[in-house]
This record gives sequence, C-alpha cells and structure tokens, in this order.
Amino acid sequence: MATIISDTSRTFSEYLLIPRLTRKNQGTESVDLRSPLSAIEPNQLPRFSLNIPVVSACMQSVSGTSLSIALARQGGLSMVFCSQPIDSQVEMVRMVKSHKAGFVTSASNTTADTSLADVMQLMRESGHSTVPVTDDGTATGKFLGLITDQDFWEFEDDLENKVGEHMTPIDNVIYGVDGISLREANNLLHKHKKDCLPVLDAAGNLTSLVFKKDYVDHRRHPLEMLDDSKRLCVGAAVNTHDYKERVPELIAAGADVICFDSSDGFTEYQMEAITWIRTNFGPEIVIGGGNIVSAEGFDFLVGDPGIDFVKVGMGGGSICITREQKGVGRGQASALLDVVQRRDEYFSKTGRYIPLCSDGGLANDTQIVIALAMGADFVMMGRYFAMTEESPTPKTSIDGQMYKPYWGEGTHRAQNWQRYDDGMSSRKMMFEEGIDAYVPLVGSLSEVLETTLYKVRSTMVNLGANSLADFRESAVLTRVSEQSVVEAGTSSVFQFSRNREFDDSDWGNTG
Ligand code: MZP
Repeated sequence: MATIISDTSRTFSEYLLIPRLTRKNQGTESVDLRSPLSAIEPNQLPRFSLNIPVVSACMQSVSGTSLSIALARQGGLSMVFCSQPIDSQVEMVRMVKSHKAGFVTSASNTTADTSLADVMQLMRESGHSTVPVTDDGTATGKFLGLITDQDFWEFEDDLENKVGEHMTPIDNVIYGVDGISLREANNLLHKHKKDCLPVLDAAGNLTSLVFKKDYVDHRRHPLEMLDDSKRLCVGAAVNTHDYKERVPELIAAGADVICFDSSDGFTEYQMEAITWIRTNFGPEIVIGGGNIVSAEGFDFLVGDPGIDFVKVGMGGGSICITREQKGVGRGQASALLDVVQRRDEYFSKTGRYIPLCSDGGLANDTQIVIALAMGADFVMMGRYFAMTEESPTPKTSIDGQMYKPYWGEGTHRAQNWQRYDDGMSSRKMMFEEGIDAYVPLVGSLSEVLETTLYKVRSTMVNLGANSLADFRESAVLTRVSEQSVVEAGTSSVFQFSRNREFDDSDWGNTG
C-alpha cells in the first residue's frame, strides 16, 4: 500500500519569522551575505562561495551572457542554460570569462542617415539614451559620433531629420583609444564630466563603451564574483544525455561550476553522470545536483562520489505545470525543511556540510528571506531575472506596459533546440511540463537586486543575525492562518497611491 506522510505540502507564504533581539551595534551594513556553494569538508574552507546568496536558473529565457555578466558583477552566479548546442553554450561561457569589466560592447547603434524618429524608437525599445553612430550602424563600425536624447527635442525638431544633423560629431567627442585601462577611461569621464566614453581602435572603429554609471555601480557593489585570474565567475548547466561531450568543453572554456538541470535528480542517470565527471575531472570541480524534494533524495545524491550542492524543488516554478501534468512534486517549504533536516543530520554525522539551493517558486522578496531562514544557503530564480533588462529576451509592449517573454525549460519552445542537434533528435516530447508566458519588465538587475538584498539584510537584523549561518540558527518561524495571510497587508484603509516599485505585484505575483 502507498505510504501517506503526515506532513501537508506547504509553501513559503504559510510562514512568518518571529523577531529576535537586535543589538545596538547591528545595522544592515554589517550583515555578510556570503554563502558556500561547494561542499565544506571537515576543518576546511569551501572551495567556492557566492558573495550574495542568489543564482539564476538554468533557463533559455534567463541565463544568457548579459545576465551572467550582470549577476556575477553583483556577487551572484548564473547557470548558463544547456538547452542549446554545446558550441553555443561554450561560446556564452567564454564571453563571460573574457568580459573586461567596465568595457561593454555597444548594444544600440545607428547610422548618420537614420531618421530621428527611428533613433527615438531605438532608444525607447532599448532603454539606452546614448547611441553611437557608426558608418554601418554596427557596434564595431567606423565611429562617426554620438547621439543622445538631449540632442533633439521630440516636439520641436522635425523627426524626419537625419541623425547626422543632430549628433555630436567625432571631432567634438571625448574618446579613448583601444588599450586604455579602465582607470584611465574613468579618469577621462570624470575630467570631462561625461557619462559615456567610446573606445576606438587605431583605424577609428568603435570597440567598446565605458559608462560612468558602471563605475558608480561598481563602487556601490564591490562584491563581484572573480576567479583567481580576476575573470568573472560563471556556472554552466548540463544534462544527463550529452555530458560526456558537453562537460569537458565547458570546463575547458572556464566554467567555474557545473550544475545539473533536471526537474528530477533522484535518478541513476544523474548518479552515473556525477560519477563520470568526478572520475574524469577529480575532486576540485564544483558540481551541483538535483532537483530533489525529500531526505531520501538527499541521501542518494550526497553519497559517493560526492556532490557539492543540492537543488531542492519540484513543481513550484512560476512557469511549471509538472504537478498538474504528472502529479509529482512537493510544496517548496515542506521540501526544503525535510532536506535541511537531513543535511544537518548528515553534517553532525560526517562533518561534511552540503549547501542547499532552494530552486523555483519564489514569488517575492519575503519568500527569499523565508527560504534562507529555513536553511537554504542560496536561492535559484528564473522569473525574478527574466524580468530584468539583462535577461536574453526582447522587450515587448503590451497595452502600454513593457513585458519580457519567459518560458519553462519543459516547453516545446525550449526543447525545440534538440531538433537541430543530431544526438538528441530521436527524443520525442509527448507533453509539456512548462508554459510560455510574459513577465513585466522591472528594471536593471542591479536595481532590483539592491532592493531585494536590502530587505534580506534588514530581516536578518530583526533576528540579530550577521551571517546567513547565524540567520538559520536563530530563525524561529510560525505557521500563519489563512486569515493572517488576508490581513498581512494593510487593513481597513482605502489606498490612493503607494510606491509599489519592485514589490509583489511588480513581480507579477499571483499568489
Ligand atoms: P521561478 O523562479 O520562475 O519560479 O522558477 C524557476 C525554476 O523553475 C527553474 O530553476 C527550474 O527549476 C524550474 N523550471 C524551469 N522550467 C520548468 C518547466 O518548464 C521548470 N516546467 O519547472
């Protein structure tokens, strides 16, 4: 007969944290959000740590090159998706590893004979107010000048005028020459009171742009994830089908972490793949496994040959319909609590600490806080990052509001790449486990993360915790009644307006 466990499958929104003593000398600035990502052997330090407890999901609509760079610069880690041919994933990893902080390839460019109307449209769609003008309109064409939204007046100038009539021509532009250091570039921006510095090669072709805002951003967020060679860190997702070809190439390209992308990691396929990677690449390579939702799944994955971190979660993702389609999964809070308890027992018994990642279904900042308090070392999110400027999908205007497409890895759309990949074309997808959706555009990754992490730090102060380990130790949670959920917001008042920047509704929270 089937076993029915006594536990009800619960989600994060059913819990609240009870405040503990806040000490006088405690402020958000003293809170350390560093978190281990690799297993910690007895009396040793972790081989790999995150500077903030956040990673981006192994998804096509999330973890592309720009997002990986932006997230590593903020102290987190992206897992470049594996639902693409090996070559293109390797190329993405290479691009992140070779990214020269501060020098960016211009994403919006135009030509001198483009109309103001067209360049205005480009500025609106891209959100970029400074656009380089090159002879062929590419990011590496011969540089002719710069046009910004200050160079013309939408209601005064004839929008059929050409960019060339309004741009600042090269002779009047302050620019740097290829080979210039970032410090020298920033000094030029400072000295000439400019926001953007084009960098040109000896032939006058545009090579990159340096922005004042990136300098400010860097000073404000000095938590960049850098490897020993001062390159940005990046993770790479792998599957259990082509790992023998994919993993060696990803490691050669410099991937810092290998992360299995599977809704169900409690499988002999995954164990076989982990064993193969350990045997061929040794104990140093950082491997994440999962997903699992039970202590039993944890026991299976952490045994020989040893995994670094484990992802917890099945069916909770915002675009996931696995529970409806197959009847498998578990409420994220119940899954996490079960696995945390087993992880802690394992630690007491063996002295090995296995970091846990709570993956999927985080509908707002509060739920991130609860996941960390319940014992997750870090969280993995898809929708959160899909909504940022840096996610790889194009912005789309719907009824005057900007959105971005976001789809699950279990959709036909995501899985279609296999049709172009010889090795996998025989696998047929009988049903979908994910949906294809839109999410509202909320701004740049750094802005959104800043608010989220401030809230995390602030709650940690409420609990008197200075580190995530302290937070887990001191967390006392209570279950909430359905009525408490209803009354959790404002009560019995009529709201005229409220600054809703980046709050639950902006996340498109449905729950
Ligand atoms: P969320 O942050 O959007 O709620 O969830 C992201 C997580 O959903 C991913 O990290 C992955 O574990 C899971 N996911 C991705 N695709 C699907 C699907 O198509 C899915 N069902 O469940």
